Amino acid sequence: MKDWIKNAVIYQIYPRSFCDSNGDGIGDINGICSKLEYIKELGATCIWLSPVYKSPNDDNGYDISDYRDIMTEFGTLGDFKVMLATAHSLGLRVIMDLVINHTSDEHEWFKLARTDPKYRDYYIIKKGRGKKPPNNWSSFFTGPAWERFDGGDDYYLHLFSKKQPDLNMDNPAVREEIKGILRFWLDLGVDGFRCDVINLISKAPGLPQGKRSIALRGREHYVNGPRLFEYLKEFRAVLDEYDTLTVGECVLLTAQDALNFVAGENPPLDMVFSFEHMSVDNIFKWLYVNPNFKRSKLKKALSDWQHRLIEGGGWNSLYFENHDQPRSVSRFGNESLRTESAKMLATLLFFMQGTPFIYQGQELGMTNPGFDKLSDYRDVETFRADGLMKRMGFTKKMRMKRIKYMSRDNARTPIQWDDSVNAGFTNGEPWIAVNANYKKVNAKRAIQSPDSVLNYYKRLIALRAMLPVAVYGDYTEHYPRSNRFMIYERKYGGATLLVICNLTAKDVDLVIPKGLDISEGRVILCNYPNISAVLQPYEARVYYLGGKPLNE
Ligand code: ISL
Ligand code: CA
Repeated sequence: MKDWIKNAVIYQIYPRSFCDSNGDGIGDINGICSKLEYIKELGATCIWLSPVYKSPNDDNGYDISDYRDIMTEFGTLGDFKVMLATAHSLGLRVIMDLVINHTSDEHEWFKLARTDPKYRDYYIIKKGRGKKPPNNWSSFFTGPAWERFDGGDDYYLHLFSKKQPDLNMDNPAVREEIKGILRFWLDLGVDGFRCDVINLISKAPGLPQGKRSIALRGREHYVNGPRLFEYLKEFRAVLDEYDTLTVGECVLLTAQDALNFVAGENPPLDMVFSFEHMSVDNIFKWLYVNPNFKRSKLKKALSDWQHRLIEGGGWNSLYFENHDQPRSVSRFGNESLRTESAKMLATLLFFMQGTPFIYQGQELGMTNPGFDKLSDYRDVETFRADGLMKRMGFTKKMRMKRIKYMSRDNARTPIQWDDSVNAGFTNGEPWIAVNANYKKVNAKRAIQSPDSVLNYYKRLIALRAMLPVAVYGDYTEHYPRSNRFMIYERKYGGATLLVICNLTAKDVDLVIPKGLDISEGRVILCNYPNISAVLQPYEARVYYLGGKPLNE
């Protein structure tokens, strides 16, 4: 694994919601370009752009109609090249989203599939069983994963929305197309890819019936499918002609299975995004949500991945937020103790072993917007889920409770740049409403206030860069069953870090693990001005024990 990847801090941009440069209410590439200095100042070393390719936006760019061009609302390929050059001149690498499990139904290939057998074989198109689809698989966005093809008796597979037909990766011509796309962007200077639902690209031959299941029926036939690694290796060979970073979004993956992706000689990916810590408070997102979930469940998910990947010679990705997940303060922290809990969560995450990811606005401690009306939401998944819950007999109140808590739009409200109209995101009408708290929570104010979440992130990133133990150290968790605090230790080259976090809104007695002497140590980071024998609400404290003295 390359050292620059281990030392990277990656900032995720969801372009639609980041910064609008021309007043049409939609974030764009020139907007991103105008904020690269801000990202550099934060200390990030790389940005990941959610899809910017041509798209009819059924799923905000995750439905691509042309892989070699930029979405009209976002700008032009020329704008992209300027942005890339500007980022590189600031020392920021840029990785793109690679969405190859499916295209848009408006992609040229899918249009041609109606008349040209060559392109028909680019997709997974099959005869139905009488009036029924070819099998019983269900879509991630609820309902059957099949839609009638061109109004006839055939069906096409779509694991996501019906405007996202799955590609037939078993067709070598499709794989050649993908390699061409990789080369196109790598030759432009892009530094790698975040690979969307990459462990779903190989489907079992014959597309067998799925086992009975309340959700994602059929998943045993396409999660980590039979030819997945063969295909990943093929793509890796192209990527390895360049100096790249790849992180694969792998759904329903266990830490043990993750080793097949990221450990050993020439693993197919550098890192994977895991989901275990994203499901501690819900069952299949909509069936059941529990904001008061046991904190030890979250700790266990995180520590399992730490232990297994470290022992197995892999490398973790570290994240609490992305464009699909609610804001972490609202979920794992506390909106009433917003800054304290945002800083605590940042500490908890950043000192683990792995490459940290920051999702835009996380560094400001942005919260869920709390939209009460379904009409305030924009996400295709949210509407599909509302329909499903309705069919299941959930009352309006129950549905809104779940949507308010889990909707992906929680992370998709515009970035709050300042306290002017629309938080400085746009001069026009934003495509989705701005969070009402923008007068208080915004980047301008955060930059000026020494105690802001933003300035804490800067300190955290700077510290990580100074401390090899924070990057390379091994990992031991203490008191894993506690629901009140999380304590873990990192060790490397004679240095030890001790990270202590209060996970609650109450004071908690400080417990020092046996055998550790903190009297010799030094607190190198804390989210409160004063420390005592009691951990204050959401207090986070990092001790540096032993090793060379720090030269700051
Ligand atoms: O939102 C989810 C996690 O709670 C999943 O249902 C999500 O759809 C899944 O993780 C796959 O996500 C990725 O692919 C989708 C796209 O809608 C997501 O935005 C993307 O991150 C289809 O391309
Ligand atoms: Ca715009």
